[in-house]
Amino acid sequence: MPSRPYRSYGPTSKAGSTVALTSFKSAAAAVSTALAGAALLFTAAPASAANPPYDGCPAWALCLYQHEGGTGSKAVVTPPPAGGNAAIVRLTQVHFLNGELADNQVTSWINNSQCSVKFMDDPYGELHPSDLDFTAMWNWGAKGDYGTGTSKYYLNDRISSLQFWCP
Ligand SMILES: [Ca+2]
Repeated sequence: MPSRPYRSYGPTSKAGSTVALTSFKSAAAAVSTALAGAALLFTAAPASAANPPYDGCPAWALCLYQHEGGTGSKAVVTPPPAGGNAAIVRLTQVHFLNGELADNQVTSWINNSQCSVKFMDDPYGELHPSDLDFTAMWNWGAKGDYGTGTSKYYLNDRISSLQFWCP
């Protein structure tokens, strides 16, 4: 960044501090990039290990996570369009981003869609009613967590299908 010494003699001393702050940010970004590069070089851990909870779920989607509290690999499920009532999604056909099948492997979820979602134990839950859980429509950001110690821990790794109702 070019230095502009004439600014420091004027009444606008704020400009000088802004330049300094920007430089600091650039330096911090460079350090972060270097650290990220180092981590890639020296570890073989999956990138998802460091993701924050419920990370990267689009504002219109239902996201399923393999581990508790929105951690682990996720599957982004696209709801049907408005009016797409009773659409069934079978997790026997859905994979997490790490390639593993989502069937009987979901431990938490977040619903960023406006749709309600019914979660079922059977992949053909509409034929063999096996309701496990439900989240209402117009309830953006609703979460489910079946991790150890949660009130619904017994639902862990059981969801095999889900049904959207989209207003
Ligand atoms: Ca199941």
